[in-house]
Amino acid sequence: MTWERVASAQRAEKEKLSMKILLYNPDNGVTRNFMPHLWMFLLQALTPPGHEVVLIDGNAQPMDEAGLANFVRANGVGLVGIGAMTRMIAKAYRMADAVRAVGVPVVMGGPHVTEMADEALGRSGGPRHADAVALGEADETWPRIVADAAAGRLKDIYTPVDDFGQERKPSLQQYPLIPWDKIDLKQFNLVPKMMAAMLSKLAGGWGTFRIIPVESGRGCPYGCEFCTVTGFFGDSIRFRTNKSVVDELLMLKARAKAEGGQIAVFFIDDNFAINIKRTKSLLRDIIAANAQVYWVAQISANLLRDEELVDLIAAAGGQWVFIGMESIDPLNLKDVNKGFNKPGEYAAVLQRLADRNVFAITSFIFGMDNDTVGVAERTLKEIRTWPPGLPIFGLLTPLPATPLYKRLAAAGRLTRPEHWREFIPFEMAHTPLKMSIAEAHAEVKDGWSRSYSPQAIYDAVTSLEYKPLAYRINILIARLCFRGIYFPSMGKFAWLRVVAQNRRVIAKLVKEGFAKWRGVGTKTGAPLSPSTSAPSESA
Ligand code: B12
Ligand code: SF4
Repeated sequence: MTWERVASAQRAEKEKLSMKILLYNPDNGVTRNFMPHLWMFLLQALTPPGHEVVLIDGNAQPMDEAGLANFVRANGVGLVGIGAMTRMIAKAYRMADAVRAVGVPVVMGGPHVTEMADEALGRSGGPRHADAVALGEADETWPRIVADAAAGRLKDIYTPVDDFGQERKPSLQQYPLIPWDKIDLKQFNLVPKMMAAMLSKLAGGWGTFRIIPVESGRGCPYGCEFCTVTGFFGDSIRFRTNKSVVDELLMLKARAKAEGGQIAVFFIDDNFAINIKRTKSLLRDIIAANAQVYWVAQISANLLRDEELVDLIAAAGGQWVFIGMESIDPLNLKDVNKGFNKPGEYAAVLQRLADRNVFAITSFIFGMDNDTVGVAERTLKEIRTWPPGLPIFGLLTPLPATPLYKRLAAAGRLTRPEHWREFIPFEMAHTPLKMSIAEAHAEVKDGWSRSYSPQAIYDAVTSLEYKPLAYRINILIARLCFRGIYFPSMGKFAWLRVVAQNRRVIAKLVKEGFAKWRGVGTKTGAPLSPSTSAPSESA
């Protein structure tokens, strides 16, 4: 065969096998997610060459069943990959059904179908929603799935196993390069369109503001009873190299600068400091490379005892730390296997962060077995003694395959054993022991109402008069956004109402900012982050 004939045969083979692949994540129907989902970008980066991959995040680009089916047909999509948490699975199944109805195969992955593969494949009595299911971490199985789909031989189940059939957790040492510098991120700009032009002229440029998910490691060995992470990612902890994380941050930082905008990173690791020595070394490398961007990470309270760690967090650009406090009652914590949380040290941990201008997002769960009526007030009373942060309140939720689910099922306490079939936000699926379901709902409502009322927001912000203005603006904006988790504020008018309700505190900060800008203010305002490279006045 001549060289041209070989090339043409290869081209024909490639054309036959190349596909347009759509990766889709359904919206949660309640809030507009502030950040895209990492799995989509990761699988896109891991797709073998020769295929085109398009991404649709339903949170940023809402679509119904007909809309998705039309998109798939009109764009000649040959394979659709859908990922979803339990909370979005009912919508995910409806969308999958619509895609399959137009004859295009669907592969599903993520934490829910990993535990409930039979449900997705129609093997548990219900209808089939997926042609194939990817169990667990799909980094290594995805290329195989794509090849099989292109060749028309999709299997039902893809399991990450080694040559001996043993479950295999991908190493993160050879992490793929996610081309953040080229990816179209238009749908994830959090700056409202009408304000983008004006804000792009502000110091440092605020025409775009995006929160980007970055992982530096996977796994958490703690095994809290309600959590799927230890079961899903295993208790084997794996990390990327410091260099690959630092390079990713540098790429994101350069993109934001080139666009006259801002980027913040959400380190989605379940417990960013699970290996303190390694976290410190990563943070030192970030500082040395001048790769600081604003970032948020999840870290359990026990790991924040280390002063040097907290110093490094602040110096490396850390702005917010999400802490799963869950309860102020040690008995509750023991019940859910989270006895390593010590409520007695919460105040000191939060003060340690606040001293370095790092905020805490403190997450609480109501409806635990030792909770009684009044738990919200008792928790709020405690919270009021801490430096103001961002408290959030949820209900104990039995997610499939967790030890909690199994315990409640065995005790006959599940009231909605398949609660994900009809997702209802802030609604329990089992009966708590010492109060009724309705009482637990009322406690959560109480927690949110009293923490996010205009007066509570005013009090939180003004109690920080001694802090730099940027710090207070940051707290205000974050509070207004977090409020939307419980009190949906989707759309322009809802936002205008929120702004109107909180006009007193907004006016106060604007006045102070204006005075400062004219050079007559009294507050000097230390930089928000000790890093000289991260912009000092954030919103
Ligand atoms: C970041 C995050 C969020 C973000 C939102 C998601 C986002 N924009 O990224 C925020 C902070 C908003 C959030 C909120 C919530 N979250 Co969350 N979150 C996470 C977290 C920490 C990281 C997700 C991530 O990116 N992981 C890294 C990627 C690479 O892993 P992955 O998504 O699992 O993807 C891999 C595989 O699953 C698979 N895969 C995934 N999808 C697909 C699709 C296809 C087609 C294929 C082939 C493969 C595949 O391949 C990927 C690579 O291996 C996870 C825990 C964790 N470590 O995963 C919890 C987690 C997903 N969250 C969870 C929960 C419960 C929630 C909340 C419901 C909590 C609450 N009570 O309010 C809310 C609901 C949010 C909503 N939108 O409705 C649970 C979900 C469990 C479940 N069964 O659904 C998790 C697992 C944590 C836990 N404690 O158990 N969350
Ligand atoms: S510490 Fe957090 S990630 Fe780890 S098992 Fe507990 S809840 Fe899950």
